[in-house]
Amino acid sequence: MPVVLADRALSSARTFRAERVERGISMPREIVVIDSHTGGEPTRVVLSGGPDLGRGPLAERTRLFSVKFDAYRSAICCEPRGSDVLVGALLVEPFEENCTAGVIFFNNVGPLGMCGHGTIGLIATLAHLGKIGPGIHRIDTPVGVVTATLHEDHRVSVENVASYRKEKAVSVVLENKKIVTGDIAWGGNWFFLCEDHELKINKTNIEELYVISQEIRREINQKYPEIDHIELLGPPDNPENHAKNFVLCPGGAYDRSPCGTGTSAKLACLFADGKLEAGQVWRQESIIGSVFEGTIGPEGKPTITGQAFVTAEATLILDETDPLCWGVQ
Ligand code: PYC
Repeated sequence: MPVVLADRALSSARTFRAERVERGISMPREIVVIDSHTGGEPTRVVLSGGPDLGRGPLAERTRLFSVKFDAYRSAICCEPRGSDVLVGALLVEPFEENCTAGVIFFNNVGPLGMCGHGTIGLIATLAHLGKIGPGIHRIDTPVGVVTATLHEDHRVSVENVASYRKEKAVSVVLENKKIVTGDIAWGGNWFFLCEDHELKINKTNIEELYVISQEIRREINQKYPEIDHIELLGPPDNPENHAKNFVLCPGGAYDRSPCGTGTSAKLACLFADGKLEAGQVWRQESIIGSVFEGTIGPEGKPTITGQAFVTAEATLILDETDPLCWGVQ
């Protein structure tokens, strides 16, 4: 910035502060964030300015975040600063031993258990800041410790929490009486995975994919309210990959990445069916064509590999005189 402009900006910032003090208006809160994307899916890591959630286990801190500080979630993730597709990642001190960091993930409607693309984004962010280098980093999350390996070539492999299929071939009757079947599986979040939806997993079909996945969620939630992600699967575009997915996230957005926890849930189902051996590579393509590589260990822990790119370093300004200071609900 030319010196003269920098001077002007500084002096107007001073005037702004002085005026607020004079009028008894509190200074805006500042939340320092770094944005990244993993296979097209954005993550906003909150470095400072978030609420103090104490030192307890991460599941307990997540509960506190939801009950007492939900306004921070909407200020960070909802419009006008965020969007339906953005995942927030509040960086906190870990509770579990020998962890590099703790993280609480959330989106425009609430907290998430784990987030695969978000963990890759977090590791890329910490590397961008020079806080970590290549190697193994244990990350504490509300659903357990995950292990992220930052590779020399900037890819990140996340060994997720143990994933499993809870129920196979569950039928869902849709409004038009059509029946779809799918598996219920845990991959750090709860998923209903469905292949017989008869739609092409294609960007030109987004509206139809939205409609059917939302209808499936409405129906399945009557018996299984914990399922908040719907994963529709189909053949890949690229023959090097094994499948393509469309993942409806809590709220209304679809995952632009192949969804780390969704890929974990898929690996758990394949493993349970004997269709994937421990260590065998599964290449999961997303609706926009980005790819995660996945394997599953003999004890059911999936490892997801992908890469994130930092897109912004920013300070969010929360000005209480702004009627939309805490986000559009
Ligand atoms: O990558 O696990 C994931 C994820 C969950 C929601 C959005 N992305």
